[in-house]
Amino acid sequence: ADHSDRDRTRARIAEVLSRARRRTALLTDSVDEADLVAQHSPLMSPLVWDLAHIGNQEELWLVRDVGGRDAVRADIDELYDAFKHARSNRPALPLLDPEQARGYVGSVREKVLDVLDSSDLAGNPLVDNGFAFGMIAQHEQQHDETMLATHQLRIGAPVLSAPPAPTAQVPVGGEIVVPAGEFLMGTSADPWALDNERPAHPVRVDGFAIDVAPVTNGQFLAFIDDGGYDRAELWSERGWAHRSEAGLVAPQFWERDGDGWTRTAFGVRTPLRLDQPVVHVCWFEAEAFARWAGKRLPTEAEWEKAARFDPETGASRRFPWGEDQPDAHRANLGQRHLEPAEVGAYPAGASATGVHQLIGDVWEWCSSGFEAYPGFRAFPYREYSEVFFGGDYRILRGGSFGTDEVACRATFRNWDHPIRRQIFAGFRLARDLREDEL
Ligand code: AVJ
Ligand code: FE
Repeated sequence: ADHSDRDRTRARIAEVLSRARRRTALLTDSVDEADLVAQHSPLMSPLVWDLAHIGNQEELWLVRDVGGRDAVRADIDELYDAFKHARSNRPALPLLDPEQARGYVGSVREKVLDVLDSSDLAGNPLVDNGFAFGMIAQHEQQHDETMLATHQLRIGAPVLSAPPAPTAQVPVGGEIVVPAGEFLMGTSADPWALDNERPAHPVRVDGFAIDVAPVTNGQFLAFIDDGGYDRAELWSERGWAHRSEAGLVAPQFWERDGDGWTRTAFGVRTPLRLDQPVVHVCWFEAEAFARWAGKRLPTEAEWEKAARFDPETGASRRFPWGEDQPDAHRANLGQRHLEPAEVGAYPAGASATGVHQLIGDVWEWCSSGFEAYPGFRAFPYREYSEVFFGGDYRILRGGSFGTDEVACRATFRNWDHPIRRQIFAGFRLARDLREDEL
């Protein structure tokens, strides 16, 4: 049994590593050399930095640490240390050129596959159940999503394409009431869960109502048409200051077209699709919309309870639908489509409480900041999570159409500054229960 478990884990590792690498190759081979080294936005690294950084993290953890092998390139660690150079300064660094970067990540991967072959995937917390390999696959996929956001910011002829996302299968709308009570938040069991998702701990959540679907373009348009961007009373003080300074008038990548609106995605400009979740809004825009709608953003605990709590058993699920990995019928993940799917497109992905599309489509802003769970221990390095706790960040949950399933589950935590909107983020609404609903 031990042997076959190990073989299954090895096969899964090989699969997730190669899927990540195919995606990295697609994102970096689809543009020319000038595009690879260019800075498409001061918010982003040049694509060629992400590429070599992916290889460098893989070398640090899997070749040197897990494998105990000699360095492939000990001389470049500093260049690809995200804490040493701000994204806006990375184009000026003496980076590996595209050919060197491709060669580098290829040599690292060759060694890693050899390390994988000879590792028994047990004996210390770093390798137990293949953790470090899973962590590195998640790291590559997270950078792939970041590179996808760079592609969205890039000006020029389209280079990426994908079939359109599914349309509604069932009508969805309204809200679900989740009664007060305790649930198990976070995980201690998931072998590849990252440090910030751990440990599992009981949380009591007051009763709340949460929307069945994320807020759509059509709903967001109604906020704009009602003067939402011009009414200070709908915005927090910080939100209004930001809206004014940044000149926000609509989600990023929306453009007026006569009486209507278009949206440009990956170089293709199309009429706005009203039933798709809104994407590319910052936390402050979500907050103002919620106030306009007479609701609020969910807390992180509310979001996770809506996604995981099974009222029948009292247990917390790994995904809204259960324990199985996502597939194309349950969620819009993995860059299979280059847009969110219409609300109602994934009835098979609903949670036990009846909430749809919590996984995939758009990251969902929550009201909460990024904090450690009780009992948190930084692992294997403080710079993944711990140094960000308590900073000026807001939680994002559920993953987007650009998130791979290996880096997505109902416990997975993402975070960003409340002004950021180049990420694939939208939101859904929640509210407190009224007296008569308690
Ligand atoms: C968890 C998405 C905020 O991209 O900054 C990548 C993930 N950490 N390399 C980020 C990450 C180190 C991180 N986020
Ligand atoms: Fe990184």
